Amino acid sequence: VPLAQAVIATWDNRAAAEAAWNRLTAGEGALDAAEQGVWIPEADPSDTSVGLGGRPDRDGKVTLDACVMDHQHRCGAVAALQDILHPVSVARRVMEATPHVMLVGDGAREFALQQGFEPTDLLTDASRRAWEAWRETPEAQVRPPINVERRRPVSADDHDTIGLLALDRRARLAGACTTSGWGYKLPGRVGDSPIIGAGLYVDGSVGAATATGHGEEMIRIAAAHSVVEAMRFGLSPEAACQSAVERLARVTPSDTREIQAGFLALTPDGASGAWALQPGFVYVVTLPEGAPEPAGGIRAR
Ligand code: SD4
Repeated sequence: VPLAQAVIATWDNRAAAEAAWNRLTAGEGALDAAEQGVWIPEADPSDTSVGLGGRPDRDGKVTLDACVMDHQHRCGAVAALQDILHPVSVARRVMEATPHVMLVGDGAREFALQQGFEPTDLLTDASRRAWEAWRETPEAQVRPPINVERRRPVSADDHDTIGLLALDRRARLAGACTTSGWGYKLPGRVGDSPIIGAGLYVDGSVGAATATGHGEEMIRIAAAHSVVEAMRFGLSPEAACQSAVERLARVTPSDTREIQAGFLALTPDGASGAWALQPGFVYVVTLPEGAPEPAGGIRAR
């Protein structure tokens, strides 16, 4: 019996959640579903936080961070990877074809090319123009506006870094996280998204968690791992996310009004929840027909 298949994803990444859901209902495993779900924003030039069309670094280079993790503590990651359309798949390849967990920069790019990934220019005309305009502004090295400033109603074009968690019919959890990171970041900057335990963590018997927002804040508290540990000690997914957000707010040296952190969590029996520091955070949930309404999330089907 397909007990509790589920997909949850950060922001209104409806198309990604649907794609992952379709893989699950076709009988594929959670890791395939998570990987193929996040391919959608990676390939979408209008998504300025992920993959193709993602905002470049200060010098105009698009550098991508991504990771995957499955229910058996297998994991792979890439950071500061250039010229590859699907960094999530390179992360998976690191996991499956090397003895390592993480490759960065030129090494990651070389590995991807050796593995047959095609080099692709990820800087679109629109993102090049936006970067050129940014270079002319006086604030050309400040913190990017936090997501809370995006107060328009949730719509299909409301998207950002994607963390996606999937649960398949064999009750296996997996997750993927992929981003172009902080727009106009310092060259070499790596955020939380490719760091196992910060942007993503999966413990097949306890639960999975992923994060979005200012990655420096997530790294500080090993965010996704903190959420999973809170679930291990009995908190619900939502309460676990809330506890991690509260810890982050307590310990951060940053001004909490200027940062955003949003966490999502999913358990092996299909319970999900989320919490964020600032209002304006949304997430998308895809569940079987008849499943109870998720607290807070946007139901995609
Ligand atoms: C990062 N956490 O690189 C990512 C950015 C993000 O919504 O999640 N934006 O810090």
